[in-house]
Amino acid sequence: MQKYKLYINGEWVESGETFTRVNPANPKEVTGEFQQGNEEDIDKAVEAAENAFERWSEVPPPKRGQVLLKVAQLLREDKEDLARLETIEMGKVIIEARGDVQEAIDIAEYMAGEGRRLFGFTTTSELRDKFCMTIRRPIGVVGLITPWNFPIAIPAWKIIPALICGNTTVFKPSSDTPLCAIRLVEILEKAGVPKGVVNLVTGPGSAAGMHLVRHKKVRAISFTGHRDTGELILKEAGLKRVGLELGGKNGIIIMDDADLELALDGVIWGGFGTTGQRCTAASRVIVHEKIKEKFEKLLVERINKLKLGSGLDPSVDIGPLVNKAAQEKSQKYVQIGLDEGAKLSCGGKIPKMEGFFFEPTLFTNCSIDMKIAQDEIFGPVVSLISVKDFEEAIKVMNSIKYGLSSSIYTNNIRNAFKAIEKIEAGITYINASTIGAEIHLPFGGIKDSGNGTREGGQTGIEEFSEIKTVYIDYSGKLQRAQIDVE
Ligand code: UN1
Repeated sequence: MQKYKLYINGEWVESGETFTRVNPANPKEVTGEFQQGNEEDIDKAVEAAENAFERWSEVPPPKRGQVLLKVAQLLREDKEDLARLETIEMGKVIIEARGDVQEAIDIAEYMAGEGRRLFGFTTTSELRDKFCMTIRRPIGVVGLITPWNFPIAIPAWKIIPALICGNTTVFKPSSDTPLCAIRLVEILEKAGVPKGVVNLVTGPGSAAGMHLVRHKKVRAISFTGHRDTGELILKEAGLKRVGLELGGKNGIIIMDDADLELALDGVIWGGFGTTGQRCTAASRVIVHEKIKEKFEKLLVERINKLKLGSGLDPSVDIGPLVNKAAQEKSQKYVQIGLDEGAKLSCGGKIPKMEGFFFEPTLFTNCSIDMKIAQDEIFGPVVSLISVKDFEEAIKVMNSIKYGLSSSIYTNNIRNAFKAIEKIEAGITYINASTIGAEIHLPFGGIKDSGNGTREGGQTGIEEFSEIKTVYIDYSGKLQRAQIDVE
């Protein structure tokens, strides 16, 4: 079995203790032995990042962009291998794994060009012979803590904008996908990212991750993951800047005037894509009562056709869940749903297969106060709630603590625009599913789905840069704002 290392100050080094990871589609297959990074490793990584900061931040941004363009090129060359690795390491079907790598390529290309922008603005002054502008400055050492469900794309969303802005980084990936993280860092290294600029510490969130969060020399943390972890991070981070992308319980509204085939495609893709393991997954379907019966019947037919299996088999629709705990969680929620009196329309069981599979599951006759309609399950379990009209649909949509993604299928333009206005979420799709955000638009949620930051595109630049306000007085005398204004 291959043993993998940490990457600190441009060296691949061991920590001591190790852990192993298995292929979720075939748990007998161990994918590797990885370092269980600890607090000391985090200290070393932060120190390396701190030492590398001055030089990296002085590299002209277009030159940093050239390195990122090389990253994009290397990712493109390795796209198929990385996608296969992702499928083996966390289970998603190969077509989606390719999409994940593509998302990283897209962000690298976008941010490479950003090296020639990183815009501030200029404006007027209330005083004569005075010039005012803003510029962007790097933050310093940033800590990046990433989940397993997009094991290449989400680290790329964070590392790449952080680098173009001139920061140096300590990257702590999920222990379910250490190998994808290592491959990504190898690509960064090969592309010419200087030593100390990106440091990788694999290992448990409770020790390594929290130490990074608390570290006095780390100026910002960007985290994607569970809501409760996000809350804990916010409490522990002190005065650092913290960017949080947390959970969701995203809904799709289907009105009685919707194109039903299109809506079915959207529910299948949003609810069961990535085996329901996206923070943007469509885990609630809010359907107009007039079409409820018909829609439910069509949906069950479609769900029953979905094929489970190894994501490497291109004919498979649904791969395994990431690990045994995730499988048990879906199982637990099925029991909760049954106890709450929802109707199990299909699925609900662990199939007799090797691997952490779970049948695609639909609960109907749900009400909004049920736990299955409120909690983020992060598995292939969808709850269907019927409503009498548009107003009730919006009310149900908003009656959750989360506010990440949302969708409405309707051909009524007034309802479409009203939904854009009324739905409490960071993202709203019209006649499209809840998943599939593009990298040049802001990504993030409101309410318990985050703390107000957005990733992607220009908002990614905002997340990883400080704004400095600059006043240049060329009058040659003391001029006092607000006082010398007559
Ligand atoms: C996530 O689930 O954590 O919009 C991110 C999407 C993807 C990203 C999802 N581009 O579904």
